[in-house]
Amino acid sequence: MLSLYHCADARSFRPLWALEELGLSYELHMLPFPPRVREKSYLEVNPLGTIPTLFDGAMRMTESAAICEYLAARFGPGTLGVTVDEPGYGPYLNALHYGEATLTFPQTLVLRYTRLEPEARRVPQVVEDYSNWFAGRLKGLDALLSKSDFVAADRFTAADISVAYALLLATTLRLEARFSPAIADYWQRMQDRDGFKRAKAAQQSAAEAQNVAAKWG
Ligand SMILES: N[C@@H](CCC(=O)N[C@@H](CS)C(=O)NCC(=O)O)C(=O)O
Repeated sequence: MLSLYHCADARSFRPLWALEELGLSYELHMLPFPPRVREKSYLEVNPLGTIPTLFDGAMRMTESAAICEYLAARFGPGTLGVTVDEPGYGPYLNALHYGEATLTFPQTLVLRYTRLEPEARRVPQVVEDYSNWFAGRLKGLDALLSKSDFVAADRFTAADISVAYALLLATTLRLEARFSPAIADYWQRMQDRDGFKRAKAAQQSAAEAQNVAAKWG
C-alpha cells in the first residue's frame, strides 16, 4: 500500500502528481503547514518534520525528487520514467534533480523571508537576491524548452513533474513575472494535464474530508 503525507501545494505535490499520472491507488494524509510546528505528532513519521513522506509498505522516503524517480522507475518505466538504456536517461536524471536542487532551493529563502518569519525578522535584501538567483537559474529551463516541449526524453516524464512543481511554487511566491514566454507556455501546458488537475482535486477533497487548510503561503 502506498501512502503519502502532504501539505497542499508544498513539495509533496510532486509525488502526489506522479501518483495521479501513474493511476495508482494511495492513501493521502493531509497536514497543516508547517507540520514540524503545527502537527508535532508528525515527527514520529519523519523526524525532520518536512514533507513529503511516502510509504510503500514499510519502506519510507522523504525526498520529493527521489520519490518521483522511485515511483516512475517502479510503476512507469519507459513512460513516466526513463530507463537506463534510453538515450534520454542522463538528461532525465539531470532535469529531475535540477527541479529541486537548483530551481526550488533559492525559492525557499524567498518563502522564509517573505512569509514564514515574523515581520521583524523579514529581510527584503534576501528576498530580492534569491528572487534574482531563481530568475538566473531559469535560464537552464529556457535552454531545454528551446529544443523540446518537455525537459527530457521528448515526452512527459517525472522530470517535468519536478521542474513544473518549482514553477508552481514560484506562482505561490508571485515570481511568475520572471518566466520567459517559453516557460510561461510550458507552465500552462503542465497545468492543463489531467494528472495535474486530478492531483489538485485530490488534495482539495482530502483537505476538506480531513479538515485541514487547503492553502498556505
Ligand atoms: N529536499 C526536500 C525538501 C523537503 C522540504 O523542505 N519540504 C518543505 C515543504 S515544501 C517543508 O516541509 N517545510 C517545512 C519545514 O521545514 O518545517 C524535498 O524535496 O522533499
